[in-house]
Amino acid sequence: MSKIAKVLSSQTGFLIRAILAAQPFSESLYDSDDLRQNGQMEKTTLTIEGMSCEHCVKAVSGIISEIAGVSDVLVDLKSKTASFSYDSAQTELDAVKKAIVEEGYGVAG
Ligand SMILES: [Cu+2]
Repeated sequence: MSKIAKVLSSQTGFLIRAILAAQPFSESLYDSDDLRQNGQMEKTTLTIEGMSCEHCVKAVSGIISEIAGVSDVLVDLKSKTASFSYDSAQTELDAVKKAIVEEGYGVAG
């Protein structure tokens, strides 16, 4: 993870805490374990390079699905895309991209 990404993610975490702290009856949400459970779900679509058959689709779908906090994984061979939702409190998009690259596929963008 780049230095800028680290700074950004720590700022985002601070922002979430600040927002939660500003709301009434949010004392339990302020706890970090609860933050994890109440993390914001982000939906995204990545362009995957190097998928040539259904085995590739299964491989890419499998590695994305294994990552904690990721759900609704949909990999499409024709459009060369992987769509999924992830809990930003449990994983970062960079971690998903890294897992795909380590499996031998490329991620565009
Ligand atoms: Cu293949």
